[in-house]
Amino acid sequence: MMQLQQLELRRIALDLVTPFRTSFGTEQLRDILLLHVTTDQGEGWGECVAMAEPAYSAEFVDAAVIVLRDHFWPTLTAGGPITAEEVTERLARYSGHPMSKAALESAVLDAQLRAAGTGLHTYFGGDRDRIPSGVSVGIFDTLDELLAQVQGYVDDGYARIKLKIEPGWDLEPVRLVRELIGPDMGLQVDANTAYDRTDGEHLARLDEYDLLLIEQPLPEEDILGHARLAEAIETPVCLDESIVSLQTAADAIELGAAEIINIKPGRVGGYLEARRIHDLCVDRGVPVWCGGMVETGIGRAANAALAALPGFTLPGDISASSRFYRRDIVTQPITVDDGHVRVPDGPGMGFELDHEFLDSITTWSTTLNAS
Ligand code: OSB
Ligand code: MG
Repeated sequence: MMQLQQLELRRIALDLVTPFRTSFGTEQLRDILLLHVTTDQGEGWGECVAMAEPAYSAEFVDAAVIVLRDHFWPTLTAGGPITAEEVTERLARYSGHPMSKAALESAVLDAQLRAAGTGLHTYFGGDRDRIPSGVSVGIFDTLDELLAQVQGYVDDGYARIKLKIEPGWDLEPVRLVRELIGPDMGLQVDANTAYDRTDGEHLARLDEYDLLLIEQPLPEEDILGHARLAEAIETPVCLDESIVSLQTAADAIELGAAEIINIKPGRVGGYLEARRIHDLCVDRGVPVWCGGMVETGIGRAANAALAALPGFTLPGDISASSRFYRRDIVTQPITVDDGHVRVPDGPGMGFELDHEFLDSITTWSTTLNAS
């Protein structure tokens, strides 16, 4: 049990090395909320993966600040001493805001593991010390720019390529990238909900490119549409946005809408729920992989520990920190060597902060006491 004492909410601004365009928007500057919790047994940090705009999901950074400050933190601390495993149930009466819940749980879990002198990798019991690394490639104005970018990632040694697609940017980019990388390298696409139920025949034309999967072609709520599409095309249908909990994962699998699942701890309310979804998928024989939300070294380290679990049989979106950032806020940023990322084995989530740099990019902070 830990007594929670203080929560510092801190916003940082980090430039992306190149603008990241998806079917839901373009990002150049990340506005990231970090949580720093102080307890009677030490400190922990968590990263909130909510984005600046409510586009990928309903959450966004300004809202995360409010819900954490005015609702989650007062309720969490009013209940007395706590373990990380109890954070979610203490917040159970609150609807939604999984990314904010996940961030709070992970800060408490980081503190708890550091106090115990153990790491997330050991806590989860994953059986690998390195995992294959995939890279997510945005949409570009021209095919030449896309191919140059992909060639760079191939040279970096990535184990697989994921292309962001949308109507008007799908068949031709995929054809050319498949031609560039050859038949053996893993290739997949992510539509971030950009298509609708009438696009089945069009999306079936992707079948000839031997893709690992198509991620979230249809809207978040359209489970039936995904099930029908999965029947109609050969490319396996993978869900991202639709999977917001263990329950939605179980139902989507049962309905045939999720042949593969992208697990993102923020989207499902935390690393512990993410682990339960992993276990369910292993039980149902559904392959999983770990998604990304353009995390700093905090989230990237924790994702790598999660992805070391045996059900993560496909390469995740856990790329080198340098894929997005010139400089990370941790002292040992995630790197890719021989197509793999090392699973951190340090205490807690397995990162150490570069405090000087972190302070230099902090744009706002507030410190809250326990209620
Ligand atoms: O859909 O997987 C997604 C980034 C932000 C929001 C949603 C997604 C993504 C990515 C990048 O594809 C994943 C990463 O490398 O962090
Ligand atoms: Mg996705």
